Amino acid sequence: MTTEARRFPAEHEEDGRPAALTAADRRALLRFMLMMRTTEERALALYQQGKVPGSFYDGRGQEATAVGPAFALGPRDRACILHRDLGAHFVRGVKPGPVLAQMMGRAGGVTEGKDANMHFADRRVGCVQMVSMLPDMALVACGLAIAFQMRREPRVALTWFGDGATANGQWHEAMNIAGIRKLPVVLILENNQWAYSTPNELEFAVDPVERAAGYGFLGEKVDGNDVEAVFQAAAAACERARQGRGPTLIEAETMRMHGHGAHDDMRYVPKEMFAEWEARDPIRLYEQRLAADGVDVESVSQSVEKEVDEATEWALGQPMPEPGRATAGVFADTDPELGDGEAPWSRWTDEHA
Ligand SMILES: Cc1ncc(C[n+]2csc(CCOP(=O)(O)OP(=O)(O)O)c2C)c(N)n1
Repeated sequence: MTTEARRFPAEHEEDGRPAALTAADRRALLRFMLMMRTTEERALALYQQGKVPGSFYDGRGQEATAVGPAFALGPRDRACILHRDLGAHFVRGVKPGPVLAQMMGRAGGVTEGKDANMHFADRRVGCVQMVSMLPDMALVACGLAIAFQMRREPRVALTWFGDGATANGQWHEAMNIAGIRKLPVVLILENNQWAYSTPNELEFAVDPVERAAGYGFLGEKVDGNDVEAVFQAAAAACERARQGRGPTLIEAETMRMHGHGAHDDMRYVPKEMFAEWEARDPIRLYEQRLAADGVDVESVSQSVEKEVDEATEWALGQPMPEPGRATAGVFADTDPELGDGEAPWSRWTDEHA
C-alpha cells in the first residue's frame, strides 16, 4: 500500500521544487522526529506510572507530518499546533524538559503545567496554544494570516487538523475565508485514517484533497509518512503564500499508530491495516534512507536518547506549581505579541547569516 501523490486541480502551475535540503537539514529532520517519538514514549511511561494526570494523547506514526511542515517555516511565521504534532514544538525551539514537566503538570512546564499534556504552546517561539474545539485552530490561523496580509508582511500562518475535524462547520468557514481573501495560510490535513473510532469512509464522500478546489485554491496530497515529501509540499505552499498566491490545503496521508488517547486500545482498527502502516513507519523509513546515504543514524538516535533522559530527570525534579500562579498568564494582559521561533532549515540560517 502506498500513497498516490496528487495535486487537485492537477494543472496548477509549478513552483520550482524541490527546495534544497543539506545533509545537516536531513539529520535535523530525523532528529526532530526521534525527539517526538522518544519524548512521547517517555511521557507514556510516566502516565502509566500515574505521574501524568488526565489522559495522554500522542502522535505515534505521525512524526513526519508534524515535523516536515514546521521545518519549512521561517522565524517570523506562526504555527498553530495540534495534539498529534509534538515534533513541531521541537522544531520551533521548545525543549523536551519543559514538555515533560508540562505533561506532569509541573512548574517547569511550558505553561507552568496548566492543562497538562496538550493545550500548551510557547508563544515566545511563535506558537499558538491549541484550541480544543476542533477545528477552530484553522480559524485562528486564518486570523493571523489576515493580520499579515493587512500589514503587507511576507509571513505565513500554518496549522494542522485531523480528518474528523474537516466535518465541522468551522473548517468550511476557514477554507472559505482563506480562499476568498487568498490568505497566506497553509492548512495541513493530517489524515490519520480515523477520528477516534470513525473510519475515513464515514467522514467524507470525496478524497478530501479535492475539497480545496471548491474554495478556490490548490489541494495537494502527499505521503504523510515521508518527511521530505511533506516538507517539500509545505515549503512550496509557504512560498506561494508569501508571494500572495493564496492558501494551500495539504493532505498528508498517515496513520495514528496508538489509540486516540492512552485509554483507547484501538480494537476497531483491523490488524492487517495496522501491520501495513507499521511497515511504513516514518522514522524507520527515513533512517534507512539516510543510512543508505552514509549518515550515521545511530549517533543521532543516541544523542536524542541522552537528551530525553536528562530532560526526564530535570522534569521529575520540578515542583508542582504554586497555587497562587493558577491564573497567571491565562489572559494576554501584557506583551501579547507572539515571539519569533527557531527556523532550523538551512535556507533561513543562510538568509540570516
Ligand atoms: C467541536 C468538537 N467536537 C468534539 C470534540 C472531541 N474530540 C476530540 S478529538 C476528536 C476526534 C478528532 O479526530 P480527527 O480530527 O481525525 O483527529 P485525530 O484525533 O484523529 O488526530 C473528537 C471528536 C472536540 N474536541 N471538538
